[in-house]
Amino acid sequence: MTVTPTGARPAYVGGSVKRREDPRLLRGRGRYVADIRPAGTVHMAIVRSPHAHARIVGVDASRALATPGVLAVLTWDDIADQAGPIPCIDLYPDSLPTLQTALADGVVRYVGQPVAALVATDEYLAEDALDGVEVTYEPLPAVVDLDEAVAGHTLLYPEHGTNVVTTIAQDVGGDAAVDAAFAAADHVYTETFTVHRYVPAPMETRGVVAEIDPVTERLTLITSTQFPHLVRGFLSGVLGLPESRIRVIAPDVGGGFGAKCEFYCEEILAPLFAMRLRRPVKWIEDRREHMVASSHAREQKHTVRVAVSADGTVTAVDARSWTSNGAACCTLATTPASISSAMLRGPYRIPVYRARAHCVTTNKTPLAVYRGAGHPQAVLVMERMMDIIAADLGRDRVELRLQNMITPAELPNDRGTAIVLAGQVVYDTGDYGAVLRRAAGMIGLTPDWAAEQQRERARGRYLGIGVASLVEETAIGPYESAVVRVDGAGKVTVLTGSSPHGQGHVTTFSQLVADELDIDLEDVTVLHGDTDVVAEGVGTFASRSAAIGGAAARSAAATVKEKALTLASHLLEIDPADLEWRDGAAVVRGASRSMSLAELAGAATAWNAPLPGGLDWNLEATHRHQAPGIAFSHATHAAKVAVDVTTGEIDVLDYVVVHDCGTVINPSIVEGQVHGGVVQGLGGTLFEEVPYAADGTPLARNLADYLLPTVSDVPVIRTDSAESPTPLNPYGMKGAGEGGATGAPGALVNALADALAPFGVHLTSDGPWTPDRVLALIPEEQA
Ligand code: MCN
Repeated sequence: MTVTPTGARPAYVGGSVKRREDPRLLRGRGRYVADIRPAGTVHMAIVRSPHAHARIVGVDASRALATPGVLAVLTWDDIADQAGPIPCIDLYPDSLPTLQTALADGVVRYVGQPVAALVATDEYLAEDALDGVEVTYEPLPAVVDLDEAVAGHTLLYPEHGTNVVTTIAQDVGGDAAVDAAFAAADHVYTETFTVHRYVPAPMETRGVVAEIDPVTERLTLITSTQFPHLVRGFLSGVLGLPESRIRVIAPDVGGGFGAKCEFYCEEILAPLFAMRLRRPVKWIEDRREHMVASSHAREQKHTVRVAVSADGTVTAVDARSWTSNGAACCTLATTPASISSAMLRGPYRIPVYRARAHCVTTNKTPLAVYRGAGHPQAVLVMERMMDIIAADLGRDRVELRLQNMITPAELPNDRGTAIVLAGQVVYDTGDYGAVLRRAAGMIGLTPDWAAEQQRERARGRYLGIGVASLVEETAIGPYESAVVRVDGAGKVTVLTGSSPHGQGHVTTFSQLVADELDIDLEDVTVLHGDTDVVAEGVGTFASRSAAIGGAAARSAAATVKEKALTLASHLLEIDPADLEWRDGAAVVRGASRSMSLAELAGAATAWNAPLPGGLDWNLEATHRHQAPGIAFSHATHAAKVAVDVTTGEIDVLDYVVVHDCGTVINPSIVEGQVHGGVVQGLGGTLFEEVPYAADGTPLARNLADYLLPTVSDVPVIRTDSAESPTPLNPYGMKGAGEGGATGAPGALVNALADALAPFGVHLTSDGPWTPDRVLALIPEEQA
């Protein structure tokens, strides 16, 4: 091949390349679990508990079994010897083992818990046949309130003598330092905050298809998951099958937001039926089921004491929190409490810190991670505190924050706390103050703001601005793997253990690999989500894929390039130092001789002599990117709202996010991630909530009760970015997937508090701030 000297192409990384996955998805050519129907498929339906807490006296399935079309029923007795409990991977050593089994083992502890399951020839028959499974319950008192659960008068697991499953401790400075800081403080502020319960509500609910290959006897589980490789491991453990006999496929996944990085009962039950019936078994969660059967999120209570010196320096925080973990520890049960306790201080120095985070079992759906995990709660608490302190001291809230913020010169900064599964919190890079200043300027928090606010108030218009600064854990380990392979035609295939479900990895991973090999984006194919295609992987959660999975893919491509150069130096009989890589080819410096990837791949296939340095002959490389630490992204959110004090309606007039996720691969994808997260944070602050009746009945069972924001509720979200590359991977990327959701509740609640300041409101809850609740804040005579 002859190389033209104009070879240099602009880098893909850093460019807003259009998402390669979208033409297919937008034209309805996605292939989700619901679209998959192998020949002979039969359908599973689940008998779910109508009680929040009850003893199961008996299960009589005879009527269901006699129903034409019903093929089998499973109860706990049928599976007790075959299926172990659902593992929880983030338990602390002292955590009580409150694990859930695929079907209730004699006691139900939340409305929606699977009690029995059946399979019929079609989905309608299966649903109808549920009535034929008669379950006799002996109701038990339920506990839904966090304080009551902690008091322990009603126990979910009497054998443990407490509802507190675990207490996570974070100690920075020790008890004596805490006592000294509070004794020396000029001001001490004590507040209690509540954060309500959400449902992640992805567009696609969950679903599974399980099938046994009649020839190989291998089990294939097609499931709407964020981590197929971990599901393979869990299933192997729970059913006692070797991993080599299990294939897990995550096809197109229509969102997960954390709810799909859980291992669920149905992922065990469908394989059990498939093994018995020797037919493919399918289950698609309906929206009503999703509201109780997929993980819930967020619900916490925090009590914080904050020590402040006369000049506004925050010297210590002493915090306690309680997370309503629901009826069992699910796959990721303690992570929200762990993150919120480790990250409560956000970007602020606060040299002395003590936290005790209690995970409490309650008669509700198990609670797990949801976009941001424990961060949004921590940000709400700390950022409300900053505003409360500023107001009390008569200080400018931005200036008070800046005074307490960690500066770039103080980084890296070991915070002295730790996050379960992720490790020590050591902030890496960033300029938190610069980002705050920029966001404050963009939203209009200028010296004129107070005057404008007064003017508008005089006209009966209550405007408020709120800011919330955050630092968030992203890019956690332990590792992600990638294979980069060049075929005979010189085209490149990337196999990644990351498992996208809306994030656009096909695009961004192609950008990374195409840049490394200096080839066209279209020459890169990215494959994921099939454990038979991608040998190992961890999955997509904790905003880890760009920084861990992307780094693995790019590093594997770099190795392929090295191998290609070595091969070229042999074939061309040229010193490696005289070769360079350009335009997808090994090029002899200063000459027109070169070998393209296709030529090298062809030669590699024919090559049968060993290469020096022990290199193997193929143009393929596997790389595991091992995370040496956590990369911390950061941002400031700023919201401007107008509150109608006669209707209680909140109108979000403007929303700004200035964020920093290190080196950006694709700015428009990152912006989309920020927008999506903000919409979820806004939804949770203004509308979304799963209330429970005192008897444990969930009161939001569909999307008429659980109000998701619509396009008319969402303002134009303006973003700007800073880039402080992390040294924790060779390419500088940090995570971007969650920050939008993390900052929004804090910014919006602060904006609401600012708007309603003339009424003396003191907000210590994340709402949701529905019109009736807003109105209740305003004394009637003043409205
Ligand atoms: N990206 C980038 N440059 C960076 C960082 C990220 O271009 N410096 C790109 C990535 O390549 C990827 C996207 O931004 O295309 C998000 O990357 P990352 O922050 O690494 O997050 P993950 O890909 O690991 O995704 C997980 C994260 C989480 S934890 C939740 S929850 C979440 C989210 O992503 N759920 C989502 N975004 C979602 N988006 C959609 N559409 N649906 C979900 O369920």
